Amino acid sequence: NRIALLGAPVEIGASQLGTLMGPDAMRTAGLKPLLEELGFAVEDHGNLAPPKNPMSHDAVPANAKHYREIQAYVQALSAKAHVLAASGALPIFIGGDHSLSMGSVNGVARHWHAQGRELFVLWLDAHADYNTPETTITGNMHGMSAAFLCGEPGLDGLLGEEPRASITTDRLDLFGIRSIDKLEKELVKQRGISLIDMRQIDEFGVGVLIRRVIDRVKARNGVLHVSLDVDFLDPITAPGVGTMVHGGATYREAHLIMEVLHDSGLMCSLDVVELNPFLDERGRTARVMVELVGSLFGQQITDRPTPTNAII
Ligand code: DIR
Ligand code: MN
Ligand code: MN
Ligand code: MN
Repeated sequence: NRIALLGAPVEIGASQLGTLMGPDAMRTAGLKPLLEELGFAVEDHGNLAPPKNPMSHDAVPANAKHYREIQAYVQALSAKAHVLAASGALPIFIGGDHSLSMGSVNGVARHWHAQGRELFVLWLDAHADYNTPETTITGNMHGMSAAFLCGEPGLDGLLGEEPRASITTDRLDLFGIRSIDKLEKELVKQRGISLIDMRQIDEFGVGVLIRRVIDRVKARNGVLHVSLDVDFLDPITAPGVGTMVHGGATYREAHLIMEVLHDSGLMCSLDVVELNPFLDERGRTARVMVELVGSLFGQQITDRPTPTNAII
């Protein structure tokens, strides 16, 4: 019952600066004491600094802004993520923009692969983050992380000497999507990736849809990494984010997902990304994110468990 917190203050993967302050805002909002109250031993590993003498010899791809800096950071984070996962603690990576997941998920996937367990990834986000340098419109690398993790071409030298542990496209669930670029959409479709958009959520509800994700992981004896982008939530609930998209998950929809995920017992690691305290309203979004993490780690309204024979 150990949790390892690691701040990953990277901001150059996004167009708006400010996610650098995300990890500290989550700390100020009380992340550690809340997890301790829920019964966990929490080690805070501080914020991972960018490597001092990064060295890479691969060619810099076109249309990938700040490639060198992000490359160095992703390599360092992947190595650290691997160590944390192997330590037996459950790592929480606090961002930072979503480019950090290229490192956190890679490192964690590498660990579980060595254990003979497959890592599944639940991507809670307004965006698919499934661009490649070829499809991107903005060149922002936080829009490429899911694609990179699935082994899409275009960022092949990113990890350098750090071993790559790609996840197969059938182990990724994009969830909450409502903003996707044209070529990105085509690529996701071509790959047959599971994509739950907001319309499906409106029509069927998050309770049913999240159980489908969980059942698939369970059926294959997998473990689940949750990558939670702040913009998964509606901007009314979570305004502290650089890429607001209307029509996102409500406060309670998000909590229900967290509660059901907790009860599944499948989560092995977590990213909380894109929190931008510079754009926040007096720490409100940071607090919302901490509350969501609370539900993910067992905070409940009453002690009513998830029904085992839920109607699906
Ligand atoms: C857009 C926006 N699809 C891009 N992406 C993200 O820049 O590739 N915004 N991730 O948060
Ligand atoms: Mn994202
Ligand atoms: Mn290992
Ligand atoms: Mn997003």
